[in-house]
Amino acid sequence: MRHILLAGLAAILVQGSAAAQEVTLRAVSAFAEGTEFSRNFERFIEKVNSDGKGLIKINYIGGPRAVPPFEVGNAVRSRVVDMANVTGAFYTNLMPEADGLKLNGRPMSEQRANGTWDFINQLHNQRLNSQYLARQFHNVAFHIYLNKKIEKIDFTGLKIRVTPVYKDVVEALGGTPITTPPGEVYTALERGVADGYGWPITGIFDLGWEKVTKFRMEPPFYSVEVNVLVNLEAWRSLNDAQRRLLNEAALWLEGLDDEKVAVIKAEPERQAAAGIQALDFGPAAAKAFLDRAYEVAWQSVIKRAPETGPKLRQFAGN
Ligand code: 173
Repeated sequence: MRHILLAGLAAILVQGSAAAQEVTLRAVSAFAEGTEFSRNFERFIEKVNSDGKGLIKINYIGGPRAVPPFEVGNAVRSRVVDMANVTGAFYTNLMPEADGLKLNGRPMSEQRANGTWDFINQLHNQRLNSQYLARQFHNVAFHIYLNKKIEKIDFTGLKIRVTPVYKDVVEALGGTPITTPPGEVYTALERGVADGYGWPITGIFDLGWEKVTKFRMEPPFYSVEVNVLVNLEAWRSLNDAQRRLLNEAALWLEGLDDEKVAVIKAEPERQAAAGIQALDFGPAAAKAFLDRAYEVAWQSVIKRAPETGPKLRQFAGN
């Protein structure tokens, strides 16, 4: 009897001290829950919560209903949340260099080995008061989707929904950019407020955009970047074991990019089956477009970040 009581007491004490050590981090995503650019982050949370029992717990508050997409960078900077899944395009106001992250499509294993990650992490430390824990989707590219047919790559007379990802190239090709968060794209197309939009090759089915999309312009361009950021005070308050756990999960998350190869290959057919027609103007037009797209984007980054922009370009090697 006495033994049972003592064992029970010991169990309570152990549990109590484990609970005291377990840290809870509040996390949000800039993309809707359960959609393409939140899903792998949500798997990351599940992994951390199962591998890190007693050590660390991520409390997922959710997507844009919790924090508006363009506010997420500021929320993690000021520690309204501890962790965020967000693209640099949504926080260029706080970090102009963030607009250059899409111009580096090298695998993260390479970026971590050659100093790129380190440099970008320092920028996040300084400008966003956060740790650059992981970058996802390096091998997924963007497209311009249209509802009006064009005969060459020229957006004159077209209103195109953008974020900072596509703004410079849309303007360079004569289009009128209209900035909206993803949640407003469907309505903008349905009402004809926009004649097209920028978006990656993946994810248009998540929000039903195939119903309001006629064409996808080739070629694909740039490189998607969706980052997991941790507020710097939150990061520094963790112990070594907790940081190690998050870093290991971050590498696992970056490795999920391998799954995208098959998805990207299948997506054009899936879009074609939904009635979305590819507009392909051939290799010479594609090359001219890509050259222009990269050039105007780098010029814009370097103009706004003259000290650090050139170094980012060096790392990207294009
Ligand atoms: O189009 C967008 O909203 C955008 O900038 C983006 C960035 C990364 C992934 C998906 C969309």
